[in-house]
Amino acid sequence: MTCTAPHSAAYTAHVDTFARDRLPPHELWPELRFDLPELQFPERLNCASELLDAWVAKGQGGRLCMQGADLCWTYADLQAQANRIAHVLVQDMGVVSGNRVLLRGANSPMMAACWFAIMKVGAIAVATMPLLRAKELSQIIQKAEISHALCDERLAEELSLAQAHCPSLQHVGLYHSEAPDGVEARAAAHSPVFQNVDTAADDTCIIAFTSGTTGEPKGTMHFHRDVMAICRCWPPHVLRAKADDVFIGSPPLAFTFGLGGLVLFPLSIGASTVLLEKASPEMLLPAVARYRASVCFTAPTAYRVMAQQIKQSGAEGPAVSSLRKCVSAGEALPAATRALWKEATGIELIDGIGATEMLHIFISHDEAHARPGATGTPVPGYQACIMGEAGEILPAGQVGRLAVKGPTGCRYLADERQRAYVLKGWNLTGDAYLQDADGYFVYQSRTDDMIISGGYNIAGPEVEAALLAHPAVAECGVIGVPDEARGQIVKAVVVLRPGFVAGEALVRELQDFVKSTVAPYKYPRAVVFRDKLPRTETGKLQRFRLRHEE
Ligand code: 3UK
Repeated sequence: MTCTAPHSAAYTAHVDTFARDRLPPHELWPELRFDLPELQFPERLNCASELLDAWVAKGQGGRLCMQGADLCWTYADLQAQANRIAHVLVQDMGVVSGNRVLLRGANSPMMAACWFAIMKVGAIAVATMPLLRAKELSQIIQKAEISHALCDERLAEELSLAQAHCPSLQHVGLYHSEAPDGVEARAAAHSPVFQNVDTAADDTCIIAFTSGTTGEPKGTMHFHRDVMAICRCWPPHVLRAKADDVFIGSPPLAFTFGLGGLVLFPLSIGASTVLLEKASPEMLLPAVARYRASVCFTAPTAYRVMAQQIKQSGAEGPAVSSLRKCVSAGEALPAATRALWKEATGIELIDGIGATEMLHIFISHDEAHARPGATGTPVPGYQACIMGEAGEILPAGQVGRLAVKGPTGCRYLADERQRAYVLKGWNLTGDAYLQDADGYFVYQSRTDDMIISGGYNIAGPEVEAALLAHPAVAECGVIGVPDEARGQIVKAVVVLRPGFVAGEALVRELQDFVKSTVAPYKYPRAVVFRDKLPRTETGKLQRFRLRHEE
């Protein structure tokens, strides 16, 4: 079934129609497909009613729901807190449905309660990465015309700097605060009962800004229906977690990988989740042990670091025996990292590619169908193909542009770049992929990161994967740098494991090692050593920064 006339005079609960008025014109939308029986949605839908209130209504309010620094909430506790905050938003802060509410904090149960409160009042959550500075916050506040904010008191300073440049932002509530006008104190004065706004399934409920590396940030608009759709595709068909699982992980809730994996997916099955303010690889392992977590979401580099830690600390280290399922996304998962994790824990990683524009994962595999070096096959509910330059579908084995469609898709907030993301109804993620003879999708590189050297197309991540198999290499990034003779040459920036010495001998050894595992023309003609690599808050290598160092 395809979706027609998505913004005809249909029902909306939004009093403030900002979002609806700024959806891309319908002809620029990707085709939306609702091919599974469980993807048929009613006209009116509020995702907070489905994910949170429904459990309490079914008599499951006493189930464990969320744990964080020194606190432990049942579903009923989370519901009561979200309801009280919903009253704060409406009665104390003057929020009306359709308003954009900035949400700023490190992951915590309180942040999740604020997120649900925003859903309940029919407003639109715009979550931001904790490390964003005033300049970046201002861009987002201006673009989304944000009127209200809920902000962790410890991150208030940068927000007030931004506020000076943002006349639209009139009301800021600070949480994790002991102030008499802080969110907690105000919430305590309100009822724990709240009647959710009866939103339309296609009312926008979040605007997620892309963690893109260049240009002005792009806001992607997602509906209540989209939030429910992602809960019905990848989690039941691929992850298959259970109600007694304990979810944990590192991605910020401002990154839709984290929102889905650490809030939406556990709550959609009545499971519980651990929201950690600090979840670097060094802190994630002890947290897994402490909470006896069973389902973990983090980035490939974090699995690499944790595998090393488990190996080094042996039986003395944190016990990770509770872990059952481990999910990797955000960046390509090198085969060497998959192997290290399996060796350290016995667990086969579940890789999945997702994108902010698609909301969550659309190509993945379960443990039984893991294929080292490949991302997997389309998640039930989604379709994928490889497109050539003119939008033609390429046969197996050929490298081209990854194109996907399903129940979710790209809708940028008032942005010309919508035209570049959607072609013939397909979403173009900006990744170069090939599909192998068995239908598996194999990642090559970002389309604009492909290295062209001496007439050859070389994908940096393939060379990185080769280098990562060498015992001296902790992390690495491979880029193309300008070269008179060859156009570009392949350059590797390498972080060494402790105990290895940088120098000419090691450079030659690494070059020979690469030549022995991939086609020799791909070997890095330049190799340099660094202490660390530039990464985004979402764990992605910032190749443009490596290139900039040139
Ligand atoms: C890259 C991957 C290879 C790829 C995301 C899961 O990463 C997420 O969203 P972003 O908008 O970035 C999207 C881009 O990141 N990528 C992500 N996962 C993989 N490349 N293998 C992977 N497994 O270039 C993609 O186009 O930040 C991931 C769920 C939700 C998300 N938003």
